[in-house]
Amino acid sequence: MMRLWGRKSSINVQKVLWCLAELGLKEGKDFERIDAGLQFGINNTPEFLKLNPNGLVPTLQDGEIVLWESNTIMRYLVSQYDKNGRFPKDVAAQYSSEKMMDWQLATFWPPLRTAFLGLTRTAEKDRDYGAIQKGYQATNQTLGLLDQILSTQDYCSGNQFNIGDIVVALGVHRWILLNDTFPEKTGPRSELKNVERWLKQMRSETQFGEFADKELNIVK
Ligand SMILES: N[C@@H](CCC(=O)N[C@@H](CS)C(=O)NCC(=O)O)C(=O)O
Repeated sequence: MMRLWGRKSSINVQKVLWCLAELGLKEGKDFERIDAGLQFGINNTPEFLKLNPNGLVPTLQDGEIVLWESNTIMRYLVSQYDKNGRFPKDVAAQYSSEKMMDWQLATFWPPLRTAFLGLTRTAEKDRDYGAIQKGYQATNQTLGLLDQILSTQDYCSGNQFNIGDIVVALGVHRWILLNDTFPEKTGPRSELKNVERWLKQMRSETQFGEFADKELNIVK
């Protein structure tokens, strides 16, 4: 059985769990999940470091194959387990989704990560509130671009839902939760009507509602 190491509160583990859910793969039946990271530890043991020398989650083992990097794990899962065509495979759709995955890692997430780690994983006395607000406000700007993309297509990956939507939506969900939880620290959150429409659409057409409501606990 496939094994996935990672705590459910990690955004990168959530990407993989949402992807598995879309593929109809169930914890306990199709894969085993081992809580690891933060309070669960395990990720710095010599055994784990042999699998993933970064000491990070998620990490996936499927037979002989061991993978880390959440986006790569998702690409692998789709290539191996999408038997029912849940995700579009034509070249244009696939690379439109790939583009959003790279954008999430390289452009969208880094400034928001500063705000997120600062507010949820850093002791209050050590928080740099200037950097937190700067990161949050920079994300407002970046997400203006996402809103523009979503003004001409149903999903950020194209006109069909794809794994690019999963990675971007989880980041956007944190952007909303951070402002809901710490409004005076993040500063204002932009109103982005196309982004709101897209999130609503995913709640009705994908497993996002399941994950957004139950699993995305930012402070756990
Ligand atoms: N680029 C990596 C980042 C992995 C990462 O930073 N994982 C964090 C959780 S989101 C982690 O393992 N932190 C240490 C811990 O949880 O103890 C990916 O996308 O998988």
